[in-house]
Amino acid sequence: MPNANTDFSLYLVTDAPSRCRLGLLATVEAAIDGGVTLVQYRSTHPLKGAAYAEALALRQLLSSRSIPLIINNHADLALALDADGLHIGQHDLPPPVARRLLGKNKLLGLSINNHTQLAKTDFSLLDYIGIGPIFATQTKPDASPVVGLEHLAALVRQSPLPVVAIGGISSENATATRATGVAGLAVVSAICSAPNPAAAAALLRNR
Ligand code: TZP
Repeated sequence: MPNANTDFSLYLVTDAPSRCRLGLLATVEAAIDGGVTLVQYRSTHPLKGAAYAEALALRQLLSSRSIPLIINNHADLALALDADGLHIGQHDLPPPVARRLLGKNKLLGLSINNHTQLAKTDFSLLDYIGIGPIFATQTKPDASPVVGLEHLAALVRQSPLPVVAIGGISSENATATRATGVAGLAVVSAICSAPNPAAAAALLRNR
């Protein structure tokens, strides 16, 4: 599994370009300047061709900056772009199927919300776990129930894989979230909606 070398510490998940004040590519570039270590492309396009074109531009930018690209949900996009990995949710392709499609040299992450989901996870198929939403968030209206820091810390203790926390993470709660033992913080709005994404990323990185 390729996770040994992966730096999960500040994981940017992209928002719709219209919700990024600077547009998608300029936001991601500034976020990398500020210290983002990994980027997940989360498509908001109903049309696959448009999502492919957007993700391809992102792929080129990230390759030039040596930052790994993870694709949310769409294994076909991940393969088409030779992305560094795929992130799946509980209702996406089952992990064994996603792993079979990706092969063993790509990163595979799975979203988890609670102990029941963690208990039935086959960690041997995965490289990391995403746990969330930790706090209330407006970015994902259909998000699962809020996990909270205490529950997050318990889940981190039980996970044999690196955990990335997501959902409502900001510079105000970043220190407390990192103190649970997570390998990284994943954010959408704290960077994408910030007037200065580089400064926002630097603040999150240093907390
Ligand atoms: N998965 C769980 S919460 C969430 C995702 C993709 C959205 C996180 O967005 P924000 O703006 O960082 O709260």
